[in-house]
Amino acid sequence: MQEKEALMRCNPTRRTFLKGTAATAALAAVGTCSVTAWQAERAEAAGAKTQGASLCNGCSSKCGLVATTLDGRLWTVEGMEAHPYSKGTLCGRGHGTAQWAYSDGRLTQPMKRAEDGSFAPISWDDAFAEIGAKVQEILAEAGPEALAIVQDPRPSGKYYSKRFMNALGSANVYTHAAACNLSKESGIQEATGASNYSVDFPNTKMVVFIGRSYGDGIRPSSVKSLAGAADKGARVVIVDPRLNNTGIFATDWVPIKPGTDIALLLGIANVLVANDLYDHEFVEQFTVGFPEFAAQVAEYTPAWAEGVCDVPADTIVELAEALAAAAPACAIEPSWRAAFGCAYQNSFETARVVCAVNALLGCWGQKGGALITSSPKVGDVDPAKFPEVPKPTAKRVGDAEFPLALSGTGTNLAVLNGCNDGTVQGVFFYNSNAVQGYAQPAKWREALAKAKLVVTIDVQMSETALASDYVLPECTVLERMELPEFIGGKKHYVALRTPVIDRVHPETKSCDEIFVGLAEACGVGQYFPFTVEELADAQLATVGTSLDAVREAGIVELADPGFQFGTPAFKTPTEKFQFTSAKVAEAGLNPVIGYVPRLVEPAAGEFSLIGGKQGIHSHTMTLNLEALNAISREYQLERLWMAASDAAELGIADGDTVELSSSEASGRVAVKVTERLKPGVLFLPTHYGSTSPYLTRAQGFGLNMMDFIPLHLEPAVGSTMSQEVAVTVRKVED
Ligand SMILES: Nc1nc2c(c(=O)[nH]1)N[C@H]1C(S)=C(S)[C@@H](COP(=O)(O)OP(=O)(O)OC[C@H]3O[C@@H](n4cnc5c(=O)[nH]c(N)nc54)[C@H](O)[C@@H]3O)O[C@H]1N2
Ligand SMILES: Nc1nc2c(c(=O)[nH]1)N[C@H]1C(S)=C(S)[C@@H](COP(=O)(O)OP(=O)(O)OC[C@H]3O[C@@H](n4cnc5c(=O)[nH]c(N)nc54)[C@H](O)[C@@H]3O)O[C@H]1N2
Ligand code: SF4
Ligand SMILES: [Mo]
Repeated sequence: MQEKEALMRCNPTRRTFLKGTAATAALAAVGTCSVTAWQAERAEAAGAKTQGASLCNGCSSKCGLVATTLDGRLWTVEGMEAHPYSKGTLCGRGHGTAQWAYSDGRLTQPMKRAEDGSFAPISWDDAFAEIGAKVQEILAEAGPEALAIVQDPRPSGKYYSKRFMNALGSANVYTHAAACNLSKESGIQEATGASNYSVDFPNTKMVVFIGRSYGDGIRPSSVKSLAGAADKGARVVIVDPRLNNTGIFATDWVPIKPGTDIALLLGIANVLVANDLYDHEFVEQFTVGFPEFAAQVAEYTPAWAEGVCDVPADTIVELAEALAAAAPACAIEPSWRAAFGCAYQNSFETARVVCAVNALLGCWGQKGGALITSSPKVGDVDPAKFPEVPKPTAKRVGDAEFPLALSGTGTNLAVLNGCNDGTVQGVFFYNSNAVQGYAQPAKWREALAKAKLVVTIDVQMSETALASDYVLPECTVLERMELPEFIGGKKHYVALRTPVIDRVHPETKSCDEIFVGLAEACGVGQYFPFTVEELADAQLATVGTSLDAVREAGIVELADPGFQFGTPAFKTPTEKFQFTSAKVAEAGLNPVIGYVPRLVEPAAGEFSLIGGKQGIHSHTMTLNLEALNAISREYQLERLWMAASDAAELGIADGDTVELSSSEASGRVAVKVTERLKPGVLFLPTHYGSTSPYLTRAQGFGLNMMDFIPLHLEPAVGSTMSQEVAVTVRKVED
């Protein structure tokens, strides 16, 4: 148990380490490759030193950074003080990805795939012309609905990709959300009318994390705010089959059976209702459907919940009572990906139940509770300069099957299915490694092989690039200007990516240049008669600032949105918090928030397989970066976690190699034997198992969890159900 206690805040011997700032710095510094005496020495000796502001591209957080260059070469990156997500700190990935511009794994020129699968360089002009001709062919034969783009929501990417597709007449624009947070955001939306919320950490007395780890899936500001709450004595409960690295801030670890969080939460709701511990005033004034919910939740007693999720009924009762005592200064945290972002058949419903518990606690909008905040509204720009694109006539492929999916993101697996049934024939990927991360790679490859045209815009030869006909190299983030990034919350901001170094490889282009080139080649160049600077300036004018002002400061605070504590306006069709939803009923599901089981129940001798982030890597993209790869290898971070009692039973020792198998795949990996995992569960970090021979450090290192997952879509919203699998392990000789 030593390992576990060493990590938990309740162990007094660790208390000094847990001072928020110290812990934050320790977490954030993992993988840092700057700030040494050697650097200081060189800096003294060096010539021209300049600073520029930009936004990290290490993950969706897009933290603000300040880059220092020496003689035109990148020297250090630091977190921007005024940016609400970095608050002066970059995480290890922020520092590690700063190597990207100079990385030996970069794409330096456009590439075209030959019949035999090999790639050869092609000029930009030829690549654009050939892609344009193929697009025209698809348009003539199958119409615009046969074209699609999948992009990771980045400032320029989300604008240019949508405009490009819409200009061609297609509405098929998708994000990575079906493999991230689509279920959770769609569920929160059904209950509250907003797609997400945050916990008011400065004032909270108790927070319950359902499989969200601030200590692993890092955003610097989140780590800082949690550290602050922990230092003020807040009770911090981690519900996770694994004692994750948020443990340093936690008071309680509740190990749970994977995919059954919904039962624990319904058990808590049952206690709150049955013992009359809920907020009557909130429920009466601000909700619809409570009587139906209360009648249904009566079945979900703590004893029933224990039977499903394997958390003792007493623990469930105690948690419910403690939450009620702390209410309204407490909340179930909204989570992000792992437990109910996209993982299980019940993920959408789990998100609704999370919201229902917060409603019973009356914590919506309250000090220390669950806050729904607003985002800046960007106004219309001059249509004479930025011509409006006609709205595509056909709906996005996949929307009809999944009416509950959040409208902004779409269900990217519709693209995979569309390639298989021929409805999608031309696919573009921008800043997306769909093949490796959004569903089983073999299924993506099979589907994309059927398409007439696949184009990937990337900085390296990703697995998705390898499955493409054309690969277009973007310059890396610190080499380019992008459209403004607007940030919501209690306060509103706008920040900007600006080039802080010159392009290292002349044959790379920025997002806007690539899309304008594509648009011209496809015959829709008339919709792009402006530069990215002109559009940025026009957008910024609509929120009362300018390109010069944001360039100068790196980030600008916008007009105060006037956030106030108090029950928020729920933007649902009923204008109330919804314990029942007509839209869910229309989709053929139970309208009343309730129970849905997980799909795959491991049999005797089988394990649940769960995944999660590591502080130094992002998804699939950072594994080939020299500094970050070196850390993984030094600490053998690719290992599969196994509970000590399971290992003992199977005769497996720490460091032994096992073969992991599911219905879909098998592969070999070393084992980390640990006390920090619930028996019956295996944990695989999600950054490994690259198969691209161009990524020489990453290829063949560790396993990719997605290889093991059957292709099946969450019935409610079309998420990838990334943990609906049962696996076996057996010891093998290395
Ligand atoms: N195996 C696996 N699958 C996952 C996850 C995981 O951790 N592991 N995480 C899940 C989650 S939470 C999410 S949000 C999604 C994320 O899915 P994605 O947003 O697709 O993220 P990555 O898998 O990191 O792939 C990003 C791709 O963008 C490329 N790239 C990096 N920088 C640039 C740039 O500046 N320009 C361009 N054009 N390309 C760039 C990278 O080389 C990489 O190929 O994946 C989900 N699926
Ligand atoms: N280091 C790093 N940080 C990141 C990212 C990254 O790639 N790397 N990506 C960013 C993005 S896009 C995202 S979506 C977030 C993701 O942030 P998180 O959702 O916090 O990420 P994960 O590490 O995938 O999952 C958190 C925890 O969920 C646990 N878990 C797995 N299955 C279950 C389950 O069934 N029930 C419960 N209760 N727990 C479970 C895992 O053990 C893990 O400890 O991170 C963001 N920050
Ligand atoms: S959390 Fe880390 S990787 Fe993500 S944007 Fe911020 S600094 Fe970059
Ligand atoms: Mo994500």
